[in-house]
Amino acid sequence: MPKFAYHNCNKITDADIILVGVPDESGSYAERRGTKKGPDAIREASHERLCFKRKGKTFCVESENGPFNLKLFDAGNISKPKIQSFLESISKEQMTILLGGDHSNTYLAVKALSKKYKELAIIHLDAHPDLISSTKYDFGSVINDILSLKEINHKKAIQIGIRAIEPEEEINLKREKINFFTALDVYEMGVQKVFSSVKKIIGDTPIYLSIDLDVLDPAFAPGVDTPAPFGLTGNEYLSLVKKIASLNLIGFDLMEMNPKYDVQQLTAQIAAQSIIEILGTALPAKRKS
Ligand SMILES: [Mn+2]
Repeated sequence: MPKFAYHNCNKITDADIILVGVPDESGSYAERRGTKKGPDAIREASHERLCFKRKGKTFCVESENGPFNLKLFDAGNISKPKIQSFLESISKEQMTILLGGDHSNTYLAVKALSKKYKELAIIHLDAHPDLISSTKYDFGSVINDILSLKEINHKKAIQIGIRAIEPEEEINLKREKINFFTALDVYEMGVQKVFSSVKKIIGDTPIYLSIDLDVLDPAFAPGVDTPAPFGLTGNEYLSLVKKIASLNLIGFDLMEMNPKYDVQQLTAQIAAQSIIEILGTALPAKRKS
């Protein structure tokens, strides 16, 4: 499998951004199988849908904010047990991107990255709150697991796009007093208002952004394990992730990509282009300050 199309750096220590895939779905109990093929499906879509070949040269599309002139290193795929040691070895200045794989992998990533910060905020985009507490370390308990890390400030945990809540999760949402916006809130309030609240809550705290691609409506992103109707539109999603990227983002992930259920690479393409849009906003903004 080729590296992500925007890989342009041969030495990991020179990179502004390090991308890594975790082709593992052992933490999922969904009826659908196939997210282990997610990371490579996103890479494949980056070549086939974001780049064009002309006269022997390849041209890849720019982000909304302009040309991609950051150094990105695609470290390939690693196994789940290697997530922590790999991410701990990366410099604090380097932005981390994780491609999944089932959502439980996110816990190990946040665990590794949180060691580098006194306080870390989590923004979680998902149809599901992932706040199951009767199980541990799986794709339905991942946010509950993350909240058990001492560096994670519960007051600065925000969930957006939520619309499929189990009774147990409803209790945990209230107990933990988590800030959350449903997908209908985003539609009715508009992204700008939702983001104003997010900004007020989080300020300049370092943020890890975890994206379950099922936050999008299945009409835009059918290639996921647990689709839920009435989700975010493509533009709501783009606007939201770009605004979040303008805050103090230290890393992000794109999880639950399942190419087996994708249609014409719609989901994989959104995932691949999200990376460029988030980076195009996040890093140049950081460099200016
Ligand atoms: Mn989900």
